[in-house]
Amino acid sequence: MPTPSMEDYIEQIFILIEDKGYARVSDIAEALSVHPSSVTKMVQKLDKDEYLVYEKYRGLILTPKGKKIGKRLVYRHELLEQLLKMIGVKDENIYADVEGIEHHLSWDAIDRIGDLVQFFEEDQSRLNALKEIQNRNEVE
Ligand SMILES: [Mn+2]
Repeated sequence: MPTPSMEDYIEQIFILIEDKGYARVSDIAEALSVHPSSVTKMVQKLDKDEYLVYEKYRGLILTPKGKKIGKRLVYRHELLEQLLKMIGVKDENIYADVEGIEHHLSWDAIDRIGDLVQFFEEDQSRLNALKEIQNRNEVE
C-alpha cells in the first residue's frame, strides 16, 4: 500500500498524464508545491515499488499498477469534493478539506460515501430536506 505522500504523487502524476500526456519532474513539483529534488527522490521510490518507470532524460510513465491506483485516487478525491459540495461546504474550504481527509478513509468508507452521494443525487427532495435542517440550525 502506498503511503499518504506516495498517494499524493501518484494522484498528481496520473492527472498530469491525463491532461498533458506526460508528467515532468518540474510539473509535479509545481502541482504539489515541493522542491524538484523531493520529486526526484519520491519518483525513484515509486519506480522501485513498480508504480512507474522513470528514466532520467526520457521522463516517466505509470505502470498498469500505478495507473490503476492513480485512477482510484483521482476518483476518491473527486467523490469527496462532490460530497462536501453537496452538503453545502463553502467552495473555499473544499480542496484543503479533501486533501486533509482523503488519505485517512478506508476504501470501504469511500464506497459507502459513494452510495450516500448517489442517495442524494437520485432525488432532489432529499437535498431539500437537508437544506431545511441546515437553515433551521443556522437560526438556532
Ligand atoms: Mn487529492
